[in-house]
This record gives sequence, C-alpha cells and structure tokens, in this order.
Amino acid sequence: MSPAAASPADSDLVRAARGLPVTRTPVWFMRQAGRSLPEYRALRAGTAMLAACQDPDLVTEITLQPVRRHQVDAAILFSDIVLPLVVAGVDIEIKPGIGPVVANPVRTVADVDALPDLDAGQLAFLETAVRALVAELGPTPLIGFAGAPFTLATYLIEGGPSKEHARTKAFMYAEPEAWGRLLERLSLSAATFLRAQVDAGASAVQLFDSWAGVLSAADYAERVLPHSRAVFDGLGERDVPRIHFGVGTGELLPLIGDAGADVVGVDWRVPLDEAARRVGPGRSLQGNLDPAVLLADRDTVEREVRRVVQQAQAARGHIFNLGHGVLPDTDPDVLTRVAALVHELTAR
Ligand code: 1CP
Repeated sequence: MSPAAASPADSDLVRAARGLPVTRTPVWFMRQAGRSLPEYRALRAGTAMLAACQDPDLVTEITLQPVRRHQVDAAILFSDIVLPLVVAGVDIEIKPGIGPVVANPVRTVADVDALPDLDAGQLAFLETAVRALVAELGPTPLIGFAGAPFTLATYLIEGGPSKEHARTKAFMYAEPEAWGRLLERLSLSAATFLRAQVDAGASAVQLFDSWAGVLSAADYAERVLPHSRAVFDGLGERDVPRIHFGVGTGELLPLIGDAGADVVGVDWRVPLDEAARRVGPGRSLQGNLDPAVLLADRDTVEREVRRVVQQAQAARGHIFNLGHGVLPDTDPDVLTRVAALVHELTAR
C-alpha cells in the first residue's frame, strides 16, 4: 500500500506507470492470489475455478488476500483470461493442475463464425465485485485485466494448454482471413471485459499476451499486434495506465510497446536495462524477477531483488514484479519479504 497516496489515481503504481516520481517502487506479483496461499486454498475448497470467478463475494475476498498478507501496492482482480469466453457461452472448464480445456476446439472457418459474442450486460457480477473491491481497497489501486487475442486464440485452437502452439500457427498461416476475424472478435470481447472493469473503478489494466513470444517479430507485427492495439483502443478516453505483458518476448519488446502500452512487462530473460533500450524512452517497465529465484536461499533472493532494482534505474518508471506468475510451491513469506525489501531499497 502506498502510505502517501490519497487515491488510487495518485498511487505509486499509477505514477510509476506514467513515469512520474514515486515515494518508492511499487510492487505486485502476477498470480499473487492463488495456490501459494493457504487462505486461498481454504476459501476455494469445493468451488470450481470458473464458478469462483463469477461469485462476487469470493472474487472480492480472494483478490484482497494477497494485499493484506504481502502489503503489495496493487490488487489484481481474481478472474481468468478465459472468463469472457465462458460468460459468452463457450464450453470451457479450468481443470485443476492443467488449466483451461475447451470442449470443442476451433479448427475450421465455420468454428470461428459460430463463436458467441460477449455482451456487456452479461458482466453484472464483475461490476459488483469491482465496486466492492474498490470500496475495500481505499487508496490501493485495483488492476483489471484481460487475455490478449493471440493468447486466447491458442486456447481455443489447441483446445487447452500447449507448448509449441503448432495448430495455432498452422491456422494463422492457412486461414489468414478467418484468423483475422477470430482475433478481431477476441479483441472486441477483451475490450468489453476491460471496459466493464474500468467503468466499475479499476485504476489500471493489464493485457496478458502470455504466449506471444512463440511468434517471429514479423508475424507478430502483421498478424497479432493490430488486434492487441484494438483492445487498448477499445478503452477510448478512459484514462488508466495500460500494462502489456508476454513471456519470452525479448525480440518483440519494441512492438509490445507499440501496441499501445504505457508499461511493458518483461520476463526474466532480458535484464531491465537492456529491456529499457529495446522498449525506448516513452514507456515504463514491469518485472522481472525469475519466479524460480523465490525457491532459492535467502541470500540469493536478496541479491536478485537488488539486481532487478538496480537494472530498473535505466527505465522511465518501474513496477516491481516477477517475470511470470508465482509458482504454486512458493513460500508466501518469501513474497512478503520481497515486497518489503523492494520498498526499503527504493524509499525516496
Ligand atoms: O484451481 C485453481 O486454483 C486454478 C489455477 C488458476 C488461477 C488461480 C488458473 C487456471 N487461473 C487462475 C487465476 C488467474 N489467471 C489470475 C488471477 C489473479 C492473480 O494474478 O492473482 C490471472 C491474472 C490469470 C490470467 C491467466 N490465466 C493467464 C495470463 C497470465 C499468465 O500466467 O501467463 C493465463 C495464460 C491463464 C490461463 C490459465 N488459467 C489457469 C491456468 C493454470 C492457466 C495456464 C495454463 C497454461 O499453462 O497454458
């Protein structure tokens, strides 16, 4: 929590995202809610993941858990990137230990055209949760999020989690027009999902293009980036910082920024001083401690946190985070210590 900020719009997170002076470097952790927390496991027991995401009381409580425990500088809505598809009527289940599994994967042009559209009127549960959260959080900002069109397309086409995303790329090359229509439709539903969160009070948004790093820069620029940009454009004049993140995007970093981000999320593969050069001067950075480092000894954790903080000095603004989500085996006390250490090292 940012002690000095009177409102989320004036918080260190929002200020760092805009490249403005901060009282100390803001910290949050991707997947800060979830299996690393015993209180999460207790609350989730007996409720399926996607049902939990549509229960405003559960969403509110689970979102607040890591903020209370770790004193991080932002909450991130407890939800999932596939939720807009589920709400629209696509048959998807999140299987424990696996991830999203799609009953009828999108494999043909007809499958693309048969996908249902998301209607803003279906998101009342989300608005209820966001409003309750914003009231509880006071000066601490809530980050809303959505999955980017490419990453959502990988789940729809592969039918579930995948490493190579070969079917996805094959469809992209073989059916360029249907690919464009698919990503356009996914960009519309992502924008609807983000607008609902921002209009209910979220103070920043993050667009997760987790798997975009499997693409060449040329394919990303031509076949994906315009659709991610359309998601951000769909926010219109809403004045909230836009964070854009993917894994393994070292070669794509300048393009990820060009898609319309104020903040580029960086995984652990590219040091933040080098990332700052690739992204250019007009954007802030988020990242990039390797989540596996949190499983190492105390001295290693401290050394790596110091290194990230040091290398981030090359950036316009810095939001401390991991390079990807918290691993389920992480000791939550280590996360609490990391947040405190970043605050201590960067207090102005
Ligand atoms: O039963 C469980 O506990 C399921 C585990 C789980 C959780 C806690 C899943 C399944 N999703 C979530 C919540 C979630 N998903 C959040 C919550 C907020 C927080 O960060 O605290 C967020 C932001 C997401 C976003 C998400 N879902 C992404 C993008 C971020 C990333 O990790 O790259 C992706 C790719 C997904 C798909 C997904 N959902 C769940 C899993 C295990 C996966 C990944 C599967 C795969 O490897 O492909």
